Parts: sequence; C-alpha cells; structure tokens
Amino acid sequence: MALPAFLTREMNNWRVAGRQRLLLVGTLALLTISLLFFLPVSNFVSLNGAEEQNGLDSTTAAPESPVLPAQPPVDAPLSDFKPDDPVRACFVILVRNRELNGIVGTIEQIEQRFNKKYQYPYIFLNDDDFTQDFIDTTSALTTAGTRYGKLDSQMWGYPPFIDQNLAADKRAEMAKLGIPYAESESYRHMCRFQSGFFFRHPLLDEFDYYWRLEPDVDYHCDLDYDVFKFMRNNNKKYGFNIAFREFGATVPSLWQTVKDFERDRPEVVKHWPIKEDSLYRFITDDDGGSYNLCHFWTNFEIASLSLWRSNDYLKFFNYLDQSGGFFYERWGDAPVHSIAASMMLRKDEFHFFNDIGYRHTAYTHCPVEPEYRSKCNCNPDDNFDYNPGLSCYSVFKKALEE
Ligand SMILES: Nc1nc2c(ncn2[C@@H]2O[C@H](COP(=O)(O)OP(=O)(O)O)[C@@H](O)[C@H]2O)c(=O)[nH]1
Ligand SMILES: [Mg+2]
Repeated sequence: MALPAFLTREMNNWRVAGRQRLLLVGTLALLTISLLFFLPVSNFVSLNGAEEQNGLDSTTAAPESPVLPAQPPVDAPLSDFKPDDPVRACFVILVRNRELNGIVGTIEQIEQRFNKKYQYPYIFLNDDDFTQDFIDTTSALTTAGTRYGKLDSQMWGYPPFIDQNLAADKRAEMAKLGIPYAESESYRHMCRFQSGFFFRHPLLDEFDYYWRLEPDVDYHCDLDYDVFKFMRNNNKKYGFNIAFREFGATVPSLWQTVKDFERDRPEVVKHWPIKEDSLYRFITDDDGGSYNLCHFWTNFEIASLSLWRSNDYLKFFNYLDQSGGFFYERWGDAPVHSIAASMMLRKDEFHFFNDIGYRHTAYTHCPVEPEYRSKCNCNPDDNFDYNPGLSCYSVFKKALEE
C-alpha cells in the first residue's frame, strides 16, 4: 500500500537527520519516563534532617499537596466536599531511634487493622537524626509513603525567656515529690513540642488531618471505614478514645494561666463558643473555679490540624508558653490540647472513637458492645471507660449531654 506523499516526505526528512533525530527522540523519551517515574516517588523520599523551618507563621496557608488532589480548605462548608473525595491526612509519630521495635509493633497493627486498605502516609519526627536502620525498617512495613524529619532548636529546645537554672531547681523539687518524669528535660521538650509545634512542622504542611501514633501500644480492632473521611464528612475536629485524670502536681498553675489568658485576651476568646455549646464542663466541675484534671489522652489522637494552626490556638499556646509552665512545672500536651479544644470547639465537633480498641501502658479502651467481639481482640472487662477515680469518660458524656 502506497503511503501518502506528505508522509513519505516526512519520513525522508527524518531519515536525513538520522542520528541527531534519533538522539533527540531518545532524550525526549527518557525525560518523559523519568518525569513520570520520579515525580510521585520524590514526594516520599526521606527528608531526614534536610527540611527547613517553616517560619512558624500560622497565617501562611499550607502549600498545595503535590501528591494528593487539591482540596477545599478544611473549614469550607460541608457542601464543598463529596463524601468520597480523598482526605489529606497522615499518621504522625514522634519517636526515638531506640524505640524502633516498639514502633514496628504499632505500625504492623495499624497496617493490618486499617491502613493496608487506606494507604495514608507516615510522618516520623525526631529531635535527632533517624538512623538508616530505622528508616529502612519502618519504610519496609508499609506500601504507603514514609517521611522522616528532624526538629530544630525552635521546636525542641529552651526558648530564650526560660531561666534554665530555675527550671533545674523546679525539676529537683518535683523529683522529691515523686512526680513521674519529674527530672526529665526531654519529656518537657516533648510535651511542649506536641502542644505547640508538631502541626507546624513542614512535613505536615500538606495535610489537614492526622492520627498520632506511639511506640509500644496496641490497636485491638479491625476498622472497615476511612476514619479521616468520617472526621471530614461529619465536621469532627477532635477524636479520642481514652479520657484520663491528670496528676495534679504536674499542672499546679495551668488553670490560673488559662484564666489569665481569658482575662487578658478577650478579643481572642470572643471567637469561642459560649460555655454551654462547648465542652467547658468536661474540664471544670465548678463553672471555671478550678480545673478538674480531665483530659483526652493524646498518645492517641485523630484530629484536624486546622484546630491547632488557628490563630486563636497559637495565641493561646504562646501565652501558656511564655508563662514557663512547660519547664517550671511539667505541663503535658494532653491537658493543654484538651483545655483548648474544650473551650474552642463546639461539643458536636468531638468524637469518641469507641470502635478503636487501644492499649497504652496499663490502660485499655475496649469496646464492650457484642458486635465488636468478632472485630477486636481485647477483653471488654479491661475497658477503662468507667474506671473510678482515673477515667473522665463519664464526665465527657455528661458534659456532652448537658
Ligand atoms: N524523638 C523523641 N521522641 C520522644 C522523646 N521523648 C518522648 N518521645 C516520644 O513522645 C511520645 C510520648 O513519649 P512517652 O515516653 O511515650 O510518654 P508517655 O506516653 O507520656 O509516658 C512517644 O511517641 C515517644 O516516642 C525524645 O526525647 N525524643
Ligand atoms: Mg507513651
């Protein structure tokens, strides 16, 4: 069959330029293939220690994700989402190299119970460089992406306004009282980081929701739905599964500092719901006179990053931080998150993840309803929810219903 004249002419032209054209076509093909191959992969290469500080400017919008489809901002009206739209979410794990075995155990369970179906990426953070062994071992546990970041001295270190001698004296005083982690400086850096910084780490910029994981915990139940879509589609901002009562000696001046903030920053507090619409009664039994020590355990958290990135929360955190309580006392991120969320969110923005059976240290949340027996491998008799004296679950229920 004869080729049309213009095609024959074109083909001849190609032959004339022979070698150069071959080279050009080859180069173009290679370029296309490498672009296709490297673009998605390079989003999940290890950034261990290489990322830059994000300036800690809460007002800067997170950059569009290069991997995940663009989403409306998390506060957009629900009608802007279709229920099946992907959610920009990740697991976030602050962990030390020496906790490798513990985090392997956690991730294996999370993959098995949930993430093998949903493929959310893992963000590992550390105040030290992750070892190659840590990176190799953890990235081999999942087909979802893994990224590794190091914290700088602003996120993990003494701020200039802290008197470190005074802090050392206070630690020694607390040690005499037998308070857990009384002498630990790193524990205090950890609590301050989890209270005010993790959500500003550049590796989290492209996400709207997170699930916090810790080493050496157990996840007891199979989950057959996407918890992040549940959060987004139901306008939930804060999810928990254990509510605990804090050791009072770690937070002696926290409540007064919160009250001082309310007095000094009325222009911030005026954005918050009225007390009846918030979970205020979860944190105080006497209408604000004192803190009842109830808090959500933050070693498990599924929450919206926009809550912590909001200017209101950042002003609240900065105020607490300036008072020095993270170092002169031993304020935990759990009471700080819980007090803020209980004042800033509406009741219906909280979610109790009854279906996520979970153990941290000696305490377990195990759903007791019969339908969970086939999905969970925990003992409902171990359920902590109604532990007298220690659990604040019934305080939560009451505050929700009031
Ligand atoms: N990189 C790093 N992670 C830490 C440090 N201290 C605690 N963590 C992590 O912070 C989380 C809470 O610490 P943990 O010791 O479990 O505190 P607890 O749950 O309050 O007893 C865990 O994920 C730890 O791995 C630290 O000094 N460096
Ligand atoms: Mg822990």
